[in-house]
Amino acid sequence: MNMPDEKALRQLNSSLNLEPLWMPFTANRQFKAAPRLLVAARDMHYLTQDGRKVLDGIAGLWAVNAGHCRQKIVDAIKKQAETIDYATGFQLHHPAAFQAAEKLVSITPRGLDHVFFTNSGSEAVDTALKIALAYHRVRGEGTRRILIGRERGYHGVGFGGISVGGMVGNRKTFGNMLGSIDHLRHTHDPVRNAFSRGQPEHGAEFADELERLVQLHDASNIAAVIVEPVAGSTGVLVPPKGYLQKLRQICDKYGILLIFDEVITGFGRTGKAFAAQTFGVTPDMITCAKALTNAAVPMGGVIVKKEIYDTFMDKGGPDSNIEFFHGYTYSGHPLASAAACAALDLFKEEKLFERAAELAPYWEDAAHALKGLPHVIDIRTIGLVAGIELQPMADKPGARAFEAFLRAYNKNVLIRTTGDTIALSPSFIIEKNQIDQIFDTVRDILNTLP
Ligand code: PXG
Ligand code: PLP
Repeated sequence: MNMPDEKALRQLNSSLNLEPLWMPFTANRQFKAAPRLLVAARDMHYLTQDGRKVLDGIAGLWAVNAGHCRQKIVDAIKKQAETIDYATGFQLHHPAAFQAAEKLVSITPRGLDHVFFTNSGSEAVDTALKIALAYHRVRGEGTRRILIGRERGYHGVGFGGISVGGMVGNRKTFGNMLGSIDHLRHTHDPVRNAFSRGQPEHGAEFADELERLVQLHDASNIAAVIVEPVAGSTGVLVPPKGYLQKLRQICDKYGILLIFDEVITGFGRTGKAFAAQTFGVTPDMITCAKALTNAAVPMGGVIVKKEIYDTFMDKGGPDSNIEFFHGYTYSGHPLASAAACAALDLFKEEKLFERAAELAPYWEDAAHALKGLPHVIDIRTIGLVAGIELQPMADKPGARAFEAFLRAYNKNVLIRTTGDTIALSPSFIIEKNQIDQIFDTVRDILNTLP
């Protein structure tokens, strides 16, 4: 680890002014009263400002799938920063963006072979929704404007993403910003499916709601359906067997585009490159971000079916026309592209997706061994993801899990909580003894938690 020495740490602790920064998704006042600062990282660990090595049980934030500060990626970013700092992608470009695109589409489901780069998952979602609207319009079906999301979906924080999303915290302040929106019900069914390993048995029929929405709105008005194959941020909700297949069938029947938001599930998290491959269902578009660069430089993307890209090209008018009027200053940024190339190479060289799949049964056993401990009302697992749902404290939703997070951090293990669910998602380089360390720590905490 590139460790700051003790003197540097002391200096940092005494001189850092926390006030000017407005922190994202954070209780700012609480944090600034008792800050938790990470000052270095390597492989499976962070170093904290008070000199502790903390085992990272969440791959940063579902993102550092190959582990922290991997030398190959660090070197690629350094080299690129010295070679070409920036080049616009508007009517010009630089080679690494094309190389990153080629490497990316070499691991996507068959037929999804073009990618539009963004800088985050939120931008990827907004871009995918815009592609859906533009695609129908260019085909002469411009009445298809309705976008359908799902309750308990998280699609980032852009106005498009919160509109199709179904996470109340993201919506209560801003409402439904886009007008033409509807939602499917979520798939969580603890009465029938509690403590499922992998895909739950019950609930394929929840997909039939899409039929109902088609009867309500008419297919000629519906552009796309967007879902996370596994809902991550809202508490690890694994799709019931047959559910995604049903969604696919109904979308096909009515000419509706199906978008999988794989910002979390992409890049090996469920044991294959994409959850689409794990579940054997091919969407029309995939949004991705996070582990695309192993999180070393911000980058996201929308991967689309050949037929979508070809439609824009074929119906784009004269060759001098811009076929899709959309783009970000930093789309395909040189540093992000270099990091993506290195990360995608590293995943392949170290067979990290296969490693995730191999570790998954051990991981699943370790997670489900927590059944029966105090407060635990459900455990859900898929690939290298586990959700451990706790009974909420009366009148204090989220408080019990947050207390577990604080205690784990003090015991040198980083976990993540969402509502009253502990969500775990380590890097794929994790060793079995480190899996044990995570779950032993969680077990100790559950045994003593109020
Ligand atoms: N879609 C999905 C499915 C995500 O999980 C986004 C879009 C947005 O990506 P950006 O890069 O704009 O953040 C995400 C992001 C959590 C947590 O605690 C998860 C995310 C973000 C913040 C917190 O689970 N995922
Ligand atoms: N706002 C202004 C005034 C701009 O000029 C631009 C881009 O040129 C943007 C916002 C969008 O920024 P970005 O392309 O980084 O998303």
